[in-house]
Amino acid sequence: MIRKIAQLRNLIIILLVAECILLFGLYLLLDSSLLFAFSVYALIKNIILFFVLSYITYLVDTNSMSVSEALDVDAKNAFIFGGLGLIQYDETRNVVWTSDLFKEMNINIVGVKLLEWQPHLASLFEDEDIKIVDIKGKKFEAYNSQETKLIYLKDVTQFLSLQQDYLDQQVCMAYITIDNYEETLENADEPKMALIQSKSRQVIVDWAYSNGIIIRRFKSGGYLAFFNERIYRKQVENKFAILDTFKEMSKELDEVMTLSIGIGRDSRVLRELDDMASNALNLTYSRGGDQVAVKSGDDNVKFFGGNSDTFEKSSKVRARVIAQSLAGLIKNSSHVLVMGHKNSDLDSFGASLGVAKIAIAYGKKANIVVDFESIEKKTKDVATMIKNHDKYKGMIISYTEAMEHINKNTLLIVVDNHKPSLAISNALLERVRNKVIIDHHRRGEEFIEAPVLTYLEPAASSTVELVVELCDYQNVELSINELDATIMYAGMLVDTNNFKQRVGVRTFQSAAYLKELQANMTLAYEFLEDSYEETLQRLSITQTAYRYNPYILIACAHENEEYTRTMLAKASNSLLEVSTIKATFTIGRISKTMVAISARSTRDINVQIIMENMGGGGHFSMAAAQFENRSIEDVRLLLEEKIKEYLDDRGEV
Ligand SMILES: [Mn+2]
Repeated sequence: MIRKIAQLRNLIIILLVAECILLFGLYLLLDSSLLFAFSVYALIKNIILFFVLSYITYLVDTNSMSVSEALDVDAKNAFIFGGLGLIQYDETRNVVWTSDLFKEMNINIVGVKLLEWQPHLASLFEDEDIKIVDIKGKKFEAYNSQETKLIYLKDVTQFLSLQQDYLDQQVCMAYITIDNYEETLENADEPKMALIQSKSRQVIVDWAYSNGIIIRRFKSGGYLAFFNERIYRKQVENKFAILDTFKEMSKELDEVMTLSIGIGRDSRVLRELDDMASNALNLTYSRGGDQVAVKSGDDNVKFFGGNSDTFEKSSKVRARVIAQSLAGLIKNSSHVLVMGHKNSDLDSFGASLGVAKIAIAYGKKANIVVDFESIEKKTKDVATMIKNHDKYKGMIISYTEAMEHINKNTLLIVVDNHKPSLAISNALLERVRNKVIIDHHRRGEEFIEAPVLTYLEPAASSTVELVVELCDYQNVELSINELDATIMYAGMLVDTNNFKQRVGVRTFQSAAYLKELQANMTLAYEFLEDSYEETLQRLSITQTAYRYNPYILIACAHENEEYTRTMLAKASNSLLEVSTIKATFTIGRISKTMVAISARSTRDINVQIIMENMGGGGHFSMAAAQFENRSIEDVRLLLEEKIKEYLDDRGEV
């Protein structure tokens, strides 16, 4: 472009000069004064035109120079000012040239092997992506043009630190409540009450002030808190030590109070933060309190703490309210389906029986969905007996039969589980509109969609315990017979490991209620008796047990044999009877492709957390996990790692 304009300019100048020469030549030849005047005029005019032309091309020239033309020697300064650096390297990745930015930073690497100088630059040779690299404490965005063997670097130190500042200042919100607060106050005399109130408030407020958290009490034993990401990270680093501080304070007062904290973060919409925080708080409740649940944007929920077992809620108000709601739902339904979990155990089946009897008491047809393919062996025997029993004609059906009877007024009551993945039939969950959940497992993230009523009480020993209370609060006569009561009682025995674990006052009240209904203790224990073969099998597993540490035992069943989940649980249960042992883990193969762990513990160790970290779940003291296509040895190593993590987290070795 510029060259063309210059050519044109030169052409015009030649023409102008030619014009002058021509006119002057003619004057010399003809000696006319008129021609002389013309010549002088042409000369002056052409000199003016020459300057105008020169000026125009000069203007065009200066405005359209390429960067390299314009900068010339200033290039050095411009690159340094913009924080841009260039590195040229050869085939062997030796640096052959660097731009002046490096001299400015006192880096002289010409002749040095690139990766010897900065080994982490290797990532630049993996693909064409822009990466962030660290050079002499500064952060650079780097792009490697492998074709031209040039690395482009842009100083983004300031930008990144601003970005970090910005992220640090994001607002987080938390709801904090004191578990068991009302109950504790109720039972205290006036001076103690004042002490509990002031002490508990002091611990929370002190923690908030020393961490720069804004806190306001919004109800008795309930606080609302605001803080930023930086403060949140600090709390994560110290694993929310406030949970332990508070528990210690409570212990000093001889009371059982803990904190539940629900946090919402990673959203710029305050309304969303509020929702996330209150959802998170509900999650901590259903997992038994004494923990922090954090909901962040679309991420999974994170949990911290949870180191004490659920204590019993003394109020039975909830049971009564649920009992009435359940009665209302049953009355409004056309018929009732009851469904337990896959691999049904006696708690699942016993609870199903109890619920079915409530439905029948309201004059509704009730069916229990049983999958005889997926049922624990002893439960199978009991369920088979019920199926063939005259009194229970037609009560037990398969899920395919159940599917045939669904209409829009069908009520499906799910007992002893709340995760679709554990339900006997997913199709049934999807097809039935009205669903009720009655369960005693701590709430996991996976949850049956849109139930009309949820009764989740992780403080309960078993689902049977919950169902018995619901029976107790019905205003109609129930026809629970001796056999029902016995099976339900057996369900309680299974889930409490013969009343050794997870038992509260209400557990015995429910047991007493069943006894009043003529539950046959001897028969219940007979339901649970092991055969000679099973006993041998259990012993063969338990004898492999070794000490992970002075109070944890791990047993591994034989790689080539398949066991039932119940057998693994039994092994763990019986190992827990060993003195000084606080937690036991039994690993065994449950099918050709599946290995499972059954974990049991006393009040000191939360095996739920350990199993959750391995993709499983359960309760504080009873939990399990399963692994597809892994060897027992693989799973054992992973387990040891996760136990170590858990103990490290608690500051134990
Ligand atoms: Mn159960």
